[in-house]
Amino acid sequence: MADQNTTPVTDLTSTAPQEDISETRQTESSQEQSLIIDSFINNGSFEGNSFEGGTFQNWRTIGDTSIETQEIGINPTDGEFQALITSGFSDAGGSVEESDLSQFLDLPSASLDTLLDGNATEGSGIKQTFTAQAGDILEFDYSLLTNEATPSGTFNDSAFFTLGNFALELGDTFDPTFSDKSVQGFSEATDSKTIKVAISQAGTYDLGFGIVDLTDSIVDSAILLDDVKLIPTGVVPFSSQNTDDANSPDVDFTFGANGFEAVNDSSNTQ
Ligand SMILES: [Ca+2]
Ligand SMILES: [Ca+2]
Ligand SMILES: [Ca+2]
Repeated sequence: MADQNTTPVTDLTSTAPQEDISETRQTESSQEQSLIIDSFINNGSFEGNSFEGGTFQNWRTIGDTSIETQEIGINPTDGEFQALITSGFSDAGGSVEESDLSQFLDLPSASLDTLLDGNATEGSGIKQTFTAQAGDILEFDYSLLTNEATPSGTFNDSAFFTLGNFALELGDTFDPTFSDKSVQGFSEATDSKTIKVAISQAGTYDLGFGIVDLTDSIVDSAILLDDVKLIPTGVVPFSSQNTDDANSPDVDFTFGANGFEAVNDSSNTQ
């Protein structure tokens, strides 16, 4: 555990292959690479959740991460800034091996391979610790970006998020909304999506987001993230066995002691 607060991230990618990424992302990420914040807990609310400070304040980062504006080609869903997390390489350091990313996100070894049904090779991530009350709803917006073919069964780069020691896939190259959206550095992007997670038990949690290459590490993908927030509801805790409509107002998942549970059959996850 101790190493997670002190891990330098810039020297882990010396063996990463050369990759074709935009000059813009190289420049942007260099500003953010050193922003590894040792310790913070937001009591009941996120700080800097929408990245409007133009930095990763209150987040810890590993790999290739940067703060972007609408100039990347997709508008932030809230305010002027959004976070980009990529599986790419940059001058200031780049994606880290899957084992390092998993350690950063407190995931068991090789769990990403199982979750994503392939060989996750390298990637990047961010995380933040927060305190939730039972019934609070975690909500965030995201888009996926990729240079892979869509879909690609072999090179099926995947994005995910984590709560505690649990991870849930957000999407991969099979997302049907991928299209050419003229995004800097990436050939295709998905529509913007919103995920809502009802937190069943009060507690302090680590929230993480990540992107990984699958199979190889050459052709990159990313997740664009914004407006991460915790919405207090003051309602009775959700039961993981009872996720009927009355107890689950418009949420995609509940999160409890056993991890994530989809609230309805129309969930877009696997
Ligand atoms: Ca924002
Ligand atoms: Ca890839
Ligand atoms: Ca890569």
